[in-house]
Parts: sequence; structure tokens; C-alpha cells
Amino acid sequence: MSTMKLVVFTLLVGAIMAQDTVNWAIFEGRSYAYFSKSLKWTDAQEFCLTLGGSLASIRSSREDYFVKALAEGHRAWIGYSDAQTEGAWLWIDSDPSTYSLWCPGEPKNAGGHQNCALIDSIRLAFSPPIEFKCWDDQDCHSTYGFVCTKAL
Ligand SMILES: [Ca+2]
Repeated sequence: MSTMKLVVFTLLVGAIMAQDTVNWAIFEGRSYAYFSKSLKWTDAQEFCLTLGGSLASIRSSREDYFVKALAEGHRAWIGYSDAQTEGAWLWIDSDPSTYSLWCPGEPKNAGGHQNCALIDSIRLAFSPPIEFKCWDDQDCHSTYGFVCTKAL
């Protein structure tokens, strides 16, 4: 990271820290926090690292439900990416979990540049419609809120 980028990033982190007191929520031995500030995926990961954590890995349907509730239905980056090898999705914290809950038709790598995952929700066409919370791959340079996790 260049010095200028580092300065900008440090200011950005400072601004976020000033706005949001981090309220970590604890679930099954880890701490989690949702941040509504929109960042690119790599900047979100850098931010989580400054807090001693990482973008969240999600390893079970229980944890998935918990993280989605924490994000209050907002789209939010999680620590899942296939930027290194297309189609080989890996957790940024190296968690070996193979759990996933992609939205129907996802990940579809639209435009050839969707390498980062976020939690999302779609409306299933039932009567009445049902909101289905699932994952989507998006362009890593798009900006969204995000969920960090760290060890207790
Ligand atoms: Ca997608």
C-alpha cells in the first residue's frame, strides 16, 4: 500500500471509528460486527484487520442466520472470494468450511468480474412473496457495508 493510500485509509478508518462504536456480538465462540459504511471488499477486509479480525466467514446455517440478522437485511460483504482462481471460492481467514447458501443462479460471475461474495436477499415469487436470504457474487470494487468477525 502506498503512503498516500495508507494515509487516506487511516483517515477513513478514523472517521468510521469516530462514527461507530464497535458493538461486537458474540455467537458460538466468535465476535461479529456489522458496519453500514460502504467500502470496497479489500478495504473492508483491511478495516476488519485493523480491528484484529477479518471479513466474516460463515460456516453453518445457524451462523448464516445470525450474521444476516446482525446486518439487518442489508447487503454486506463477507470474507468469501474467488479472485485467485475463478470458481474456487475461499474464505479470507483460511477457514476450510464448504458451507454456502448462494441465491438461485449465483454465483454467476456476471461480466467476468464478480469475485467477491455478499449476503443479499431476493424475493421469491410466491403468493405472498417470500424473502429468501442468500449470497451473491459481486464486483469486488463495488462498495457495500460488511461484517467483520474475530476471535473472542
Ligand atoms: Ca452475481
